[in-house]
Amino acid sequence: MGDALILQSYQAAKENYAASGVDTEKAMAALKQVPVSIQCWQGDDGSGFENPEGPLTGGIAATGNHPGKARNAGELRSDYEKALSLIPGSHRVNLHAIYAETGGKQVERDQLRGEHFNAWIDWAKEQGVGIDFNSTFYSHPRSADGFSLSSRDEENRAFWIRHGQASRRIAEYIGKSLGKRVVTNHWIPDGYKDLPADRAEPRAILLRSLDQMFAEYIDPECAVDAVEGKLFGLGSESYVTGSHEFYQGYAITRKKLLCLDMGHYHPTESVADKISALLLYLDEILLHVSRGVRWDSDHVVLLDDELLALAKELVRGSFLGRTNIGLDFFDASINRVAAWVIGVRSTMKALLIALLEPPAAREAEKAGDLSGRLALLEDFKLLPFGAVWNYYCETQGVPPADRWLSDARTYEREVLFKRG
Ligand code: RNT
Ligand code: ZN
Repeated sequence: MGDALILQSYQAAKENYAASGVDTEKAMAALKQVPVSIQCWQGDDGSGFENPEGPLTGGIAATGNHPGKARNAGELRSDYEKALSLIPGSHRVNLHAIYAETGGKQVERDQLRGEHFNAWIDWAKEQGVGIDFNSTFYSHPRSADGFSLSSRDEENRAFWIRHGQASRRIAEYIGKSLGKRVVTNHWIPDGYKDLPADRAEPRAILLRSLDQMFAEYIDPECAVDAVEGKLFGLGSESYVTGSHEFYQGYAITRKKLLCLDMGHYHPTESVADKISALLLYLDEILLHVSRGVRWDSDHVVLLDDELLALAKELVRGSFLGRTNIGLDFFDASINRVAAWVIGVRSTMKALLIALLEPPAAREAEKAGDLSGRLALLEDFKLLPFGAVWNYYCETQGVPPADRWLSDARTYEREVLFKRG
């Protein structure tokens, strides 16, 4: 689509929306304020730099063998740059502790320090992006039995507490260096494949471990912590220590952020529906926007009903300011840069559609006109948001809908496919 047609379509869309009481300029300005935290693990299938040849453990899996995955920090950052150039707005990168750069030396996870992320910090400054952080409790011999912070093995448990503490200090260091707050997410893989004989003890242990891990004061201007629950994983089908209820209680009583991953609930359970309830009790939440296909498969996020429902909740409830939006998927079967771009752009499209929603449906509901509400919500689906999206991309200096892919393909041909 040519620039003239994009502009012309936008002008028509603007009038169309204005007739429904929606200001498209305002919606685009609001969208610009929303950063998406882009997960580094989509770029290299979760391998990290600690032991890139080692297996991914902890019940998460990146399936597929599309050529060209990033093999080191330089390649990962270069791929990030390509992706960022195809995404409108300013965003954040989401790192895991195993993406530390230790100069070829083996540094144990409980010994990691902020300096090991200096290269990421310098690069983030250059790119104008924020950083978020994650402690890494999987892909390590000390959690090979399936347990980390809820381990009955005192030595392993103490090791993982020290890792959590180290991660929090790293996050504080990054936040201070960047002058931008870091959200640190803590997810542990702990659980049992088969029926436990004691569900209570590991949870009691986890509670103690977390309290120890969070005991140290970390400047909340620099870094805050989130905890992420889960229903089941590969190898933890019957029991997960850190369940949703466990962390909901923990986050509320300990004033942490609760991380809600869209793939971590029963398939008919809606994360969108949880937000307005949780935010009565929590100051902030973290989202892991993901797409499970039949299970927690972490497929690339698309503009589907679930994502739209989520975005609408955030906008309708004015919750955007209290919600940290992160992505969590890793597909190794397609161009990894394209996967990032598709996922972030879909998330932003959902937010834009929500920001462009006319007030009439809510007004109908308030007036008790439920037939009107249903009819209006159905009609809203035909509003010309695509014209606004393309125009937004153009104003942000990134290619619109039908143009970014060829750019990603060129990069794939010239860079990704040339990797060994
Ligand atoms: C695993 C969790 C967790 C991870 C990342 C890599 O089920 O969703 O968030 O995917 O930390
Ligand atoms: Zn997650």
